[in-house]
Amino acid sequence: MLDSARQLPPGQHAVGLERFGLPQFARRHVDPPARPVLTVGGAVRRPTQLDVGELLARLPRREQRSDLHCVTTWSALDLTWSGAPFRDVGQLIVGVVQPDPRAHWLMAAGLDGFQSCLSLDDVLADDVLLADRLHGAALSPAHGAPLRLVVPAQYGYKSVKHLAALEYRHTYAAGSAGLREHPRGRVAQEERSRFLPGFVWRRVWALALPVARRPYRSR
Ligand SMILES: Nc1nc2c(c(=O)[nH]1)N[C@H]1C(S)=C(S)[C@@H](COP(=O)(O)O)O[C@H]1N2
Ligand SMILES: [Mo]
Repeated sequence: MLDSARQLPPGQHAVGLERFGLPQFARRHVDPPARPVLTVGGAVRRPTQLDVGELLARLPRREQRSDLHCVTTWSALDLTWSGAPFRDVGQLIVGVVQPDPRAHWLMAAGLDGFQSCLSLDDVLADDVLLADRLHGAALSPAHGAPLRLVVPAQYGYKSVKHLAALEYRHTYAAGSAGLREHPRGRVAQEERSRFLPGFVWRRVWALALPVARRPYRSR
């Protein structure tokens, strides 16, 4: 079992895991499809659609304990995910779609329309998981059913829930969080946003967090 749980990074405080995201996604509840598929396209030779069940069955399964750090300063610690190491997923996908070797970015999209762009280096790191289980049970719709990216070293906005599509890109493009996000979003470097240093955002987010939580707590 891979264990990336560590001390709290700068500017974070520990909380229990709750459903969260950008305010405009709070009301977009996803009904997981009976037969989920993952669409892979963009700067590739052969765009394809993979059956998620078949994909996971072909790859090694790993259980991993890691933390989720939201840019708004909360962290949920010691989450036990299970799924396929994304590095293995990436290898399988590359063989099928044949991406342009100059495409160094991957746009990930969820069934709710949420998007986030990751550097290929970051998404192919050792501790990135394509998870379908959390704490020994199938992933719930609240936390990303049927499938989510778990990217522990990046802020939560890179850990796309309800993952349905991957698009290889030559350049970074802002995802759903727009100017509020950082192309890399590394937690250790406090890359909360591409504008203004992390310690400034830390204070802004700490003040804004109660408001940001509101749409997720009222149904
Ligand atoms: N599809 C989708 N994925 C998403 C989001 C979202 O709104 N939709 N929000 C992101 C943000 S900002 C965070 S902090 C985490 C929250 O994960 P949780 O709901 O499991 O706590 O999901 C990330 N992935
Ligand atoms: Mo977040």
